[in-house]
Amino acid sequence: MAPVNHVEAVADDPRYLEGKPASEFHAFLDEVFAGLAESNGTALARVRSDRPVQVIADSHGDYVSVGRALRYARSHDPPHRFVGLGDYIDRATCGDPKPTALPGGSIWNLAFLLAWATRAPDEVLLLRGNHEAPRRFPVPVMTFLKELRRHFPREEAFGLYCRCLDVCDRLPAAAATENGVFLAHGGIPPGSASARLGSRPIDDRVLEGLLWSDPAEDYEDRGIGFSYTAKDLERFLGRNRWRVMVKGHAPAHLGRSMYGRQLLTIHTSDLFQDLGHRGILMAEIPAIRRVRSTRDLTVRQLVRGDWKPYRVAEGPAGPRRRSVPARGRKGRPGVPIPAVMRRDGAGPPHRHTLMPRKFGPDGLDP
Ligand SMILES: [Mn+2]
Repeated sequence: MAPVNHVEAVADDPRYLEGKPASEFHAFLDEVFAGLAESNGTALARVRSDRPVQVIADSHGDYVSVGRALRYARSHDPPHRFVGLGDYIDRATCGDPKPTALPGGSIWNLAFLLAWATRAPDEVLLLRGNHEAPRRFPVPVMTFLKELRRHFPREEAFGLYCRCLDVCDRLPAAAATENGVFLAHGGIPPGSASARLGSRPIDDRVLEGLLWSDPAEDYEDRGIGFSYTAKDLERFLGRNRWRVMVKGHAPAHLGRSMYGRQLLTIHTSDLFQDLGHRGILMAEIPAIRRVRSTRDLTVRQLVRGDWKPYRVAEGPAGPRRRSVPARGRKGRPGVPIPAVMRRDGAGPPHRHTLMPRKFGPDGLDP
């Protein structure tokens, strides 16, 4: 009998490892390590613009939506390039606040994406989200280890967990396309003029900025990350000759373009689809010479299994307000978060209480 190629098996079936002994998972991770070793581990990855690039963001265990996104990218000839903006794991719980439709999905989602990044390393790129860096910065809501303990023998789960984090340590923290789009999970480095994104190992503050930051309009002090204004972003992009940033992380502005059409937030998960401007979204960066604004991107929404055109909303969510400069990580920017996100329940009814994003007994991070 020919030995199983685990990468191929998982790429074809995200749940391939379900019910298998932990040794099979280890064998899969061995293949992933061997495949990823060459191509990853830098702070900034470069993405060629010879073909369109499909971008997904926070998926948090929703391997079904991710599978549909990847299938869409690969249905073209040659396949479109594919970039994940992190947060592949965690939150895929059966419990409160809102269960994803796919409890336990963190394992299958991460494995599926790693299998593809290994199978097609020139075409599928995975960046880290804050959930893929819990060793560097604590993440308040982690379900990944719990899921591993549910699906694999308890004495094996922690070893698998550590090896998965070892793989995540090799993923780059940000990427840029040749035609001028900057891609990162949350934000830009603080004092970003001097940030060296090429450095490895990546500087802690730079990593914190990329993985945990939010635009000033979304910013709430979680004790980690920084807020950035339109001017900060413009300066950072300008210095690097980029024009647009696509991010995930905070869902407050999901499906919206802000900061003079320089910044777009997307999520690709059933978990967050009712927040922000709503939807399970994927953004396409076209294979043009220069992307000048978020208007050059095509955003699609997953509706009953199909990627339908999606109209991006312009400007920050919520009532019109004067912009208030952020006062740094200690202070609040003084900008109210949209009513739908508030804990007090004011505003439209919502099914779950993912906001506000604060540490605490009931606190949840984005
Ligand atoms: Mn996040």
